[in-house]
Amino acid sequence: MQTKNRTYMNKRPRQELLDYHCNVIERNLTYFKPTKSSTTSTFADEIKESLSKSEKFISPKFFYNETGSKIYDEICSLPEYYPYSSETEILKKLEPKLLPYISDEFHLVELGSGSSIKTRLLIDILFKSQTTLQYFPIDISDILDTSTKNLCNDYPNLTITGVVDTFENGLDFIEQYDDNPNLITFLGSSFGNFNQNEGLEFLIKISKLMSSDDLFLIGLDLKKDFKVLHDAYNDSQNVTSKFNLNVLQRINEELDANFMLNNFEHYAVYNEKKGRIEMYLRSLVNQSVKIPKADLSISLCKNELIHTENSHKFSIPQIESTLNKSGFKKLEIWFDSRKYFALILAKKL
Ligand code: AVI
Repeated sequence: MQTKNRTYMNKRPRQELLDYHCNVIERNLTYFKPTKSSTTSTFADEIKESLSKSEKFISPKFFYNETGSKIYDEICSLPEYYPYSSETEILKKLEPKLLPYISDEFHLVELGSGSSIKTRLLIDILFKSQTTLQYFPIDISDILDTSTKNLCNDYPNLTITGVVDTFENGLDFIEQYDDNPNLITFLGSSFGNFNQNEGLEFLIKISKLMSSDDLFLIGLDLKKDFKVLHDAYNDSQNVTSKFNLNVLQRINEELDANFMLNNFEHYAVYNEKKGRIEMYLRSLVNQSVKIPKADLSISLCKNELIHTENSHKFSIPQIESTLNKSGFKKLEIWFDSRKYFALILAKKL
């Protein structure tokens, strides 16, 4: 059932109805932040909880502080880390395939602040069918990095409206913002970092929030030869190891902890049964660690693992059934030349 009555005549922004502060940074750069801080738990609360369990873990969302985001950019340029280059290859050839689905009214909505190269490729495609474009990056942080400011300078007819919130709240905000259709993108196989149920719940929420004119473009990493997968997460320059260990450094810096990084090593393995790369930090010695700002002390035995990430890899039937179960209808599926990665275009059912 369509939840709102869409008329393309009505373009008056309705953000004044919503509980967001509007911050105008430049002529074509604005961002919205919720007036009330949400009730989500803090970094300290989550670390306390996840490191108190018998099977210790740290959520992968904590990888991306400033240093972690820079290291992730380094990962994306590694020869072994094919997801980035494969998805970019698809995006570079997307224009004639995507344009038939796009009218001159579309907004570009990006879940996650994204990589500026991929965003630029999509912006270039949308500018083929319209003279002005509104781009909405949604992220709980990092909306206003230098790449956003560079986008403003490079595309004078682009208006950037960042929403600093969760993906679900941000999408709800944009759906109420005006009546234009949205191309909502979720790239990089970030979806693969959700656990199965979380992922399904997330897609259900997205499809419910979408209007029937919106399009959803999602990038997913495919199942493939074990060695290719293994090498992508065990690169020869140890950048992925640095990325993984950085989360302990972050806990040291922000929560006054005393993790000795030399006492841990990066461990990444493909779990065939679960169809996912699992990343861990392995304790190399028996040790104790204090995390004062989380009010926690932990002990780790030699070889004990802290689980830091799952990165799911998908088969095509799995993709189709996941989309169906979550209220989407697949329109297209595009692959790179090696069939390592898929970009799927879908609508709500
Ligand atoms: C962000 N995410 C899709 C990456 C992945 O491949 O799961 C994160 C990453 N972890 C290690 N290398 C890259």
